[in-house]
Amino acid sequence: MFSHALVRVPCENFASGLTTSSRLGAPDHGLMLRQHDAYVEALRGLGLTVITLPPEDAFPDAHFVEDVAVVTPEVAVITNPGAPARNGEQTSVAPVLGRYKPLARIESPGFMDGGDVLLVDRRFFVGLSERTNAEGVRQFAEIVGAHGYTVDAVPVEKGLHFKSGVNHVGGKTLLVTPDFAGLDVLAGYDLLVTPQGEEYAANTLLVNDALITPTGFPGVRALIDGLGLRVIELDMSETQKMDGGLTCLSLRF
Ligand code: CIR
Repeated sequence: MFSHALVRVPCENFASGLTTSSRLGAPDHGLMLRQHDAYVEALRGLGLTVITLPPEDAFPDAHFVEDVAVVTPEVAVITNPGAPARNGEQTSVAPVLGRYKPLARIESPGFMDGGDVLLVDRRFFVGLSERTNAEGVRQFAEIVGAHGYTVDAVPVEKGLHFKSGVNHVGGKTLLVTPDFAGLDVLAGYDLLVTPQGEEYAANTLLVNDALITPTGFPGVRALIDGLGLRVIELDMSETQKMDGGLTCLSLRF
């Protein structure tokens, strides 16, 4: 069960962050703040204590806090973000997490974004992507292996991060895009496959006994409604324009 979430308020120039989704139009800061507030309220409504960090103007993607750390009950692993423009975001997050957990770090030449890291029970899946390399995974496996976790590295051929395409929605069930549905490493799980055009909603967030899913994806909503969990929908339009999703906006622990 999670008791805490760490978030960061999006800065005024968040629209100058990295994105490949310019076809969706330019994001609006006021609307982004309102959607971010709704996200924080949803987490509070689920009983979490939310730690809110101030905006960081030098790093327009810094509200995607998930990428700078992987937090387990035993240790918080501070990543070495793979995009040069984002490397440095971890500096202000590490001391905050250090109040709650012992810290470990991924160091160059290892790179890793938390968006590539999915934990299911005691098993980590880590995407090998444009942001996360084999050395990053090796260092991560050494750190979490000492606490009894296993690690499977999985190539990410399409999309930004592993969790852009695969997320845990409780029990042995994963919500996946068609691109990931055939992976051998996911055999043994029940896969819910996102319908055509609803791939974005694969980034659905499991928080204790609830699922937070983006508004506007009825096919995914129908799939997850069958799981017996409470489902909360949030409008994620402005986050999506910057290639982010529900998991990216917080660290849960
Ligand atoms: C980036 O490209 O790094 C940001 N604009 C989006 C990061 C989204 N993070 C995530 O999926 N964990």
